[in-house]
Amino acid sequence: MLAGIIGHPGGHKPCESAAILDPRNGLAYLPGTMAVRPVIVAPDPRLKLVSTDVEKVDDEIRTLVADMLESMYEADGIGLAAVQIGVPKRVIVMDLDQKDGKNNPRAFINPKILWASDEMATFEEGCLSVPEIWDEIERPARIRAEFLDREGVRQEVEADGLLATCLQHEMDHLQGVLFIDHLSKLKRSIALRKLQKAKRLKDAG
Ligand code: K1U
Ligand code: ZN
Repeated sequence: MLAGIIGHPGGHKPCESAAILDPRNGLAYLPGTMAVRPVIVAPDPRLKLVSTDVEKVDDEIRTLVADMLESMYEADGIGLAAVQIGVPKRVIVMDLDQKDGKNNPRAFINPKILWASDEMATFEEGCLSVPEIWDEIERPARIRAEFLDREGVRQEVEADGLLATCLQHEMDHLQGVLFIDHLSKLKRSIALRKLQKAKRLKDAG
């Protein structure tokens, strides 16, 4: 377990000599400060919370981002919203390029969709908070969004494909919405029953 981001692959901040470079994401961490936090699994009322804006992008938020990335990699995910680890703040992390030992960790703070296409696209979605359930979800094929990066600088992104899908999926989490909420009533109740059964089995040990 590691924590406290002090540098990142963009190279804007130099890594200090005491830092360890995490080979999975190219981030430099101060040993002993970063944490893998458990991902909350549905049904759980904490996943229904509406996340609030980050007021200032400071070291506390950068540590949250570092913990979220570590938790996402540990769980083999490609995205994670802060509310999934019990922090209802508008923070998302993502890495869609996890292959061949290379990584591209991204953070989206206070993300907001500025534009969405009328054209729709269907992708098979999964969720670390809805384990073992995958289903096709239709969403706008392309979006443009604004967000703050880890330095608190406003950025814009134009997204299509998996990035557009993942951003919309994670931004749903910030509103307390799960991808299964987009399914038909029947499919959703089947998914919820599966989740409840899995939870009962887990609680029974
Ligand atoms: O829980 C989450 O919100 C993250 C979620 C993101 C996502 C995936 C697919 C479509 C939309 C959004 C995941 O990371 S689910 C896990 C996953 O994608 C995966 C796990 C193992 C192997 C390959 C993919
Ligand atoms: Zn999810």
